[in-house]
Amino acid sequence: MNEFLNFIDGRFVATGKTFDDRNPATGRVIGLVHEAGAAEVDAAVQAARRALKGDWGRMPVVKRVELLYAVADEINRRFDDFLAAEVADTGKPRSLASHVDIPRGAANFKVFADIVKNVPTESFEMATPDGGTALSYALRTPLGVVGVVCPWNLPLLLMTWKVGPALACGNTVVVKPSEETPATATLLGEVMNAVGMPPGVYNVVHGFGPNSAGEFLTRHPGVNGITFTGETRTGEAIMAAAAKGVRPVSFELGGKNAGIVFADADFDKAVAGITRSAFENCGQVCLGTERVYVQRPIFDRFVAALKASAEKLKMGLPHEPGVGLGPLISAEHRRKVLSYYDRARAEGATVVTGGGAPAMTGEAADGYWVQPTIWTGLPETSAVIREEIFGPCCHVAPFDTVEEAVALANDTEYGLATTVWTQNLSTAHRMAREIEVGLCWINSWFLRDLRTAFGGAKASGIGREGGVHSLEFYTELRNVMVKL
Ligand code: NAD
Ligand code: 6OD
Repeated sequence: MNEFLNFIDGRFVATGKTFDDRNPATGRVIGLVHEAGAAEVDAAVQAARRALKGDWGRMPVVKRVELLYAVADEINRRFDDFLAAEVADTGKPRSLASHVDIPRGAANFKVFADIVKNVPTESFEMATPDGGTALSYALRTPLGVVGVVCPWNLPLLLMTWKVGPALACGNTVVVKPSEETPATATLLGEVMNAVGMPPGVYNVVHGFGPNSAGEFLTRHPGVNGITFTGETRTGEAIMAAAAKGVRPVSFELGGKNAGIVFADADFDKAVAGITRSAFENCGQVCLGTERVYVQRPIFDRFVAALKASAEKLKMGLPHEPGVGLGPLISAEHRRKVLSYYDRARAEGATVVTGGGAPAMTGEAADGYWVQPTIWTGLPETSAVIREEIFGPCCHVAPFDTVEEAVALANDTEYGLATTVWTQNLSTAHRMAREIEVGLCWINSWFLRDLRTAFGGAKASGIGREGGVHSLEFYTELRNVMVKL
């Protein structure tokens, strides 16, 4: 049985108070996680502070960058270990984790190492009132000890998406992985030691949210800023914790994203794109599409094609050939998703496909499986259309005009992402201008360039990370004015 220990000051720390880690594809316990209490969280924050003031804080940026490259190389060298750990924790298809999660785990260190190495700072020469001159320039200093609170859907990818830039900018971190997925954050501790990262730069504390490691970390006064990915309601709680001491937050939160398909779209590509955006990672992607709007002339044909495409997805254990759909993360999340499936039926939805839990056999019999599901016919006021479900499901509704598509897409508290399918350039750019989101994909979905700004509008987040935008959060700009 694996034991997942906390990683504090370069050492693995047991607490003796453990909880189970389960494989969602089988429902079986695969590990014991050592929950950090307030004392361990405090030790991690103190270690991070010492590293900030010590070797790490004094390290020249070129050396820091070399270490981050070494971390990426070591993740790649141990690719199979990371892959096995991520797949066991999430149950997601191996093909998905090996193409997306693990490579991005390594890339998140390299990309931000390169950015930090090359980032310019401003300087101005100015005339002074006494007829002389002054030189003003900016210094970028680290924010300090950063608390990193992570979700379970893309554990390594989303954690390193924060840890990579935080370390590149010279900060130290205390990471609180999701209680559902402790493995890859722990493994990264081994990587840090292997490459000679100074102790205390990267720390991991395991546990839950309220009254556990999450709350202890976000309330700790030694944490200078908090970067969080997770549900909007959790973000509200963390924001309240961060208010004490007026500490900055960077939030990537929930979504209820619209996919909009115009009648002039490349039909097959739109069907394939919406299939991916609704069902990839079993719908557990914040950027996923749970609301699909299709222009009326192609509505019936589109719904039929989407149904056929969803029904072709093979559900199964991660290593089975051709598997495109894994389980949900937990029994609790499955209950939540199935409650929306029930609600849709009770509210009179037409269930185009799916709508329940499949009967799985063998090793998969006790996994947290649900059928990919498509509905039509619900009113826009339905909870199924308004609330984030985070499962493999979408509702499809017709629209007639560009104006109507914009109004439907924007009729939500969220503003994370949208995906628009059209061959008309003017329609595409108009939609990009008018839909209130942080990310707008045209004829694509989840196509990423890590130099670009990533984040959500409205209740989907605060701030942007990615490229130089990450520097806005992970550094403080200090202005220096020198009278010459
Ligand atoms: P969650 O909010 O339940 O948990 C996220 C993390 O917060 C976990 O580590 C949890 O232990 C911790 N936590 C919970 N309550 C806390 C508290 N009071 N104080 C401190 N920490 C606390 O989210 P989840 O279920 O793990 O992930 C799914 C959610 O994440 C979805 O809403 C999804 O949209 C969102 N998400 C957003 C993005 C994005 O980029 N916008 C990316 C991935 C996931
Ligand atoms: O690609 C990324 O950098 C990113 N933050 C993806 C988020 C996916 C949400 O589930």
